[in-house]
Amino acid sequence: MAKKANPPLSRRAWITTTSGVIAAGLIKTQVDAVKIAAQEAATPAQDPTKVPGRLTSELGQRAPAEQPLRLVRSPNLSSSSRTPLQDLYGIITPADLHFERHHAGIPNIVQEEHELLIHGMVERPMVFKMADLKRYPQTSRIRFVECSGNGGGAYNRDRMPTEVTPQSLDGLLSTSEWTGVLLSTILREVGIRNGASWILAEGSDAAVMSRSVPLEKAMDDAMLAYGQNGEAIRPEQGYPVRLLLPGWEGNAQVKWLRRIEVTDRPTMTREETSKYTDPLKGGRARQFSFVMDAKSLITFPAFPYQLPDRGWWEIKGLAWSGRGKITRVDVSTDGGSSWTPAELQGPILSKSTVRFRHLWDWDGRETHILSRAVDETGYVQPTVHQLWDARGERTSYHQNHQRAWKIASDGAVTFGLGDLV
Ligand SMILES: Nc1nc2c(c(=O)[nH]1)N[C@H]1C(S)=C(S)[C@@H](COP(=O)(O)O)O[C@H]1N2
Ligand SMILES: [Mo]
Repeated sequence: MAKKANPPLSRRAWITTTSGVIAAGLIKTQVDAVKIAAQEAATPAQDPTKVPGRLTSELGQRAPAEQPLRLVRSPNLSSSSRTPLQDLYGIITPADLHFERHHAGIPNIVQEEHELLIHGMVERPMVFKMADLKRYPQTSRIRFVECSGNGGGAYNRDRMPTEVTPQSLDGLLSTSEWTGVLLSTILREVGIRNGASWILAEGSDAAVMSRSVPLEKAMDDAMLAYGQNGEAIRPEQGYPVRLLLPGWEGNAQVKWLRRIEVTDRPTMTREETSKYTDPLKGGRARQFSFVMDAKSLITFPAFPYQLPDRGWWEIKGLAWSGRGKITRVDVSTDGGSSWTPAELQGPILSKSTVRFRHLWDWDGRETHILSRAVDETGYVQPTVHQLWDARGERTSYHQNHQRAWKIASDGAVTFGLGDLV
C-alpha cells in the first residue's frame, strides 16, 4: 500500500518533540519554560494548549506578525511620517504609530526643567512647571489631529497619483485620547485683560515654531495636553506639553509649548504668513483657515489590494470633521452616479475620526468607489471639481475633496478617478 503523503503524527513522534515532553507532564523550572517558549516561538504551528506560554512581560509587545507596522517617513527622513491607516482598527491611533510633523526635529526636553510662561495682556504673568499644571482639574478627550497639508498629493490635476496607499496619501491624520488641563482654566488663573483677542503660542524646538490663535478658541475647547492614550504625551507629539486645538489644523497645535502671549492681534509669524495661508483663484489668498473641514477616506479596499473574487465585500473607511460630529457618510460604488448611506460604527464623537462600513456586491466589472462625509453643520465633503472651482488649482492646504479608488476587472485597486476627472 502506498504511503500517505502526510501521515498523522504518531504518538511516538509526538513525545520526542519539545511539546511532547511537556505534554508528558515533566516538571519544568521557569528557566526551562523560557527556553521552551523561545523554541516554540521559533517553531510555529505547535498546539499552544500543550506548552506553557511566554512569561509575564515588563513591557508588552505586538504579535510577531504585527511587528512590521510602521510609520512611512518622508524621503528626507526629517520632516514628516504617516500613520498606517489601512492597518488599524477602531479610532485610536497607537501612540508609536501617531503621525509626526516636525519643522526642526524632536527636542530633548527634561520635564522637571520645562517651564511654560504666560504673559502679555494678563493681570498676573505666571510661569508654570509641569507639576503646577498637573494640579489643575484634568480632562480627557478623544480628538483627531490632521496636518492641513494632508492628502495634497491628490489635488494636482496633472500629477494625480495612482499607486498610493491610504497611509502614503492621507496618513498625516491620527486620533488619540488626549489628557490635560483646559487652556481656559489657566487663562482664568492669569486673568485676561480687557481688549485681548488673540494668543501667541510658541514651542521650544529648534524651529521655535509659533502660531497665533483667536482667544475665542483658547477659551473654548483648547487644551494643554500632557497625556496621550493613557501615558505621558510622547516626545514626538510634544512632550511634556502641547497645545491641542480640537478640529483645527495640526500646524497651530504647537508642540513642546513654552510660551503663551496674550495679545490684541495676530502676531503674523512665519508659519501663518509665508506658510499655512491658502492662495486662491485670481491672485487672492485666505489666511487663518484653521478648521479642518469634513473628510472621509475608504481604507479598504485600497491600493495595493487586489480583490480575489467578485461577490460580497465590506467597504471600510474613516470620516472626520473639525466642526463637530459626522452625521452621515455616503458611499458610491458606481463612480459617483448614485450614493447610499454607509453604516456608522460607534463611538461617534465630535472632532474625532469615526469608522464607516458598507456591504457591496461586486459584479466583477470595472468601477470606481467613493465616499462622501456630511457633518452636523450640514457641510458635505466636496468633489475635486468643486474645490478647484472655489480655490483654484495652486493652493496647497485643506484638500478635503472626495477620494476615489478604481477597481479594475481583475480586482486590482488603484487610486483616483482616472478618466472620470
Ligand atoms: N513646536 C512645534 N509645534 C508643531 C510643529 C513643529 O514643527 N514644532 N509642527 C506642527 C505641524 S505642521 C503639525 S501637522 C503638528 C503635528 O503633530 P504631531 O507631530 O504630533 O502629529 O504639530 C504642529 N506643531
Ligand atoms: Mo502640518
